Amino acid sequence: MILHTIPLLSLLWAVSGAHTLARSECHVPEEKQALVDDLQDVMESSVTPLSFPNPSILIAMNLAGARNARAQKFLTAVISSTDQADLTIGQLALNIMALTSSCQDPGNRLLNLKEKMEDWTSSPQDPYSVFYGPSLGLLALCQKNQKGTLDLAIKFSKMLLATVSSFSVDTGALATLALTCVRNMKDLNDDYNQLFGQVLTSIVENIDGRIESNGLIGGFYSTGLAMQALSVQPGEWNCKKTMEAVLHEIEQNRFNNPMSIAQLLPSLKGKTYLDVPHVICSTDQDVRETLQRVTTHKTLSASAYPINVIYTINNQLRGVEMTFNETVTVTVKNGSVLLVVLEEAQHQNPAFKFESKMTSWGLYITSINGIKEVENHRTYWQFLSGQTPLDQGVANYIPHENEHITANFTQY
Ligand code: B12
Repeated sequence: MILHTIPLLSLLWAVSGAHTLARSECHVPEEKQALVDDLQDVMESSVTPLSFPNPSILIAMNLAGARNARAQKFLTAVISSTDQADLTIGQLALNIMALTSSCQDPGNRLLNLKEKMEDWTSSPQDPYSVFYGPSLGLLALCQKNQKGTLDLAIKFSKMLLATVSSFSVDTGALATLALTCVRNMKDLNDDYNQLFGQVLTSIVENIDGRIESNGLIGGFYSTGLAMQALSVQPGEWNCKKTMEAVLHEIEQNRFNNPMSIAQLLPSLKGKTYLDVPHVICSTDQDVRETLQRVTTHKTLSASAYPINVIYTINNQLRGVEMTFNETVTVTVKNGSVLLVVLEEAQHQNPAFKFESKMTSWGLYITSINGIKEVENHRTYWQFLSGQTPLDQGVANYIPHENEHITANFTQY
């Protein structure tokens, strides 16, 4: 039976024209496997009773095959008992996918998600990223064959086609996974198939347009999700080149945030979020702890010599009488993360006081000098080096000598 299935599967892939040719030669070479194991160990060891219960980590762990069975069990238990009341569509969807990947029943979370998706709406001017959470929502409902998924997918597709805002690779990647799942649903009629096909073609073209000359797709931290999307859609894409670029960046210690690992690891293991319902969970007796290697992972420790960082806070948006533009120069140890600069500035001058909240990506700055972001107004504190937006948050970004960092209150 197995002997017959393999040629048939390859035939199906060939007929569908999926990125398999590229994919077949797209894997982590044996000599780089330890790098990926180390990365997975960093991600799994971030699971502690005090850390943010992150469903994306559980999904990645289960898709990759957990190396630390205790962390897997612990996180599954924590997510099973998370109160759903205040969760957003995206968070609820990730929790459902995480529980599914641990072979747990998500229970009434599915109905809750479906109701939230029915109430959700967007306007053409909204930023593309508003589709990030609903893409996860659609994917989670589709994977559980939830009744009503098709209607929600039609609404989602029409709103996505109507949007005029500029494309985001992360969001496009998740929308691709969600609509690929929907398109694979049984008994889909031709009109719908055509609608979803049209949306998918346009998104994949946009993602293809973001493939950089070095092989990365939309920057370091979008590449993992983009790889998942391109690997489930037909078209030309040099996956091997992207994989090599990603492995190079891992060697540069670019992926030290556990969430960045969680979004990349499935692609390194040849998996996508579409594989979530197919994870085979081992029974208790099978659960074995993989010996965690003593990692040689370079953690940049702050070295003793001091550097100066110029830090500006700027608000020209909210309340004319409250606009401000203030600059300080602070001295921190070389190798310190940006958060240390913010703390030092706050210590020197109360105008630089700030507030933060914990999220799946780490510490997120919500307020500076009393000006708070407001989600309904789509305002937030954006961080820039010179004129360039940072690609990491304050707890990960490491400023260099004389760098000019600006926190600018703006809209997305
Ligand atoms: C939407 C979004 C935003 C929105 C969030 C507000 C909102 N209500 O939607 C806005 C535009 C405000 C935003 C801001 C930033 N973002 Co952003 N954002 C995203 C995006 C596209 C989706 C997040 C999401 O909805 N997740 C789904 C929900 C279910 O999960 P969640 O954990 O509840 O999501 C929350 C957090 O992700 C948080 N958040 C969003 N961005 C960031 C960034 C950091 C560093 C932190 C700690 C938290 C955080 O806001 C989400 C909603 O509450 C991701 C893409 C991705 N691949 O994850 C990038 C992403 C997380 N952002 C990123 C970055 C770099 C930033 C900024 C630092 C950019 C900047 N130069 O200022 C700022 C944060 C600055 C700060 N104040 O601390 C990077 C992080 C990479 C990294 N290695 O750290 C990502 C991965 C994009 C990318 N591919 O590069 N972001």
